[in-house]
Amino acid sequence: MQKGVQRVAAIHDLSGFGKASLTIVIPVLSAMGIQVCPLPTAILSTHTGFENFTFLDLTEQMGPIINHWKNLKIRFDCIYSGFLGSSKQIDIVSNFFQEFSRKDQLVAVDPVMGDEGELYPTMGSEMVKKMRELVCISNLTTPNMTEASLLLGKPMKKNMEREEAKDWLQELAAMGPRMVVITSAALLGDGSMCVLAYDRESDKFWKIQHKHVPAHFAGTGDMFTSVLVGSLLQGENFPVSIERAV
Ligand code: PXL
Repeated sequence: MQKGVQRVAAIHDLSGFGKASLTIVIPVLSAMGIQVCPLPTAILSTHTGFENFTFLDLTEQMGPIINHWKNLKIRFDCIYSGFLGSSKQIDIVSNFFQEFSRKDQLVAVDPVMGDEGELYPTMGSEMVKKMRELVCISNLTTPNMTEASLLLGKPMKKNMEREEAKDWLQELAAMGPRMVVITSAALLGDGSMCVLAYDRESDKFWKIQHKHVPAHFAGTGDMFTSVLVGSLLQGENFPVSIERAV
């Protein structure tokens, strides 16, 4: 049951143009009645899909911001991380999770690293290794198919057998998060794309099919995870929250 206004620490970048990360997370969660406290990881002129984007790494600012929040004894009902600007930031975020940990808190890690089989230009193997560590201490993670393969160290698959997809979900859940959602998945024999989900506690799987739009829009993952997080914070159960987000 929802108790008062829920507060989220949103750890993402701020991209000026192109609609991604904080320019999605803040309006979506705010519209859902949730208080968003942004902890910006980087400032970019555009998301990384444009050429010659500028990139200001805010790693050095994160410690002082977190210390101020600690002094103010701010409590968060949810910590939600997305695009991170450096591997050092992942250690900072991991400490943040531990220091601001509370009972019944939603700790959502959207392991933003790449899409369509490719890493985003600011990501490298060190980021992938560290992102695995962060996923281990989350209770919800929402990789796309590319990110799921990177987290598991398995080759990217365009189409997958149903049983293999279930193994991937369970292997991700075995790393730590209770709830796992894989987006942009294509199963053999299914004509369209789907979102796959698993809840370790109830040992239940879900598959939600949707139309495949043959275009790439940055920020759709941010929109998806923000609606999912907002819906869970509104007290909706996991499968209904996923359906609202699809
Ligand atoms: O939507 C994920 C995302 C977040 N932040 C930045 C990005 C992307 C995807 O391209 O470039 C900067």
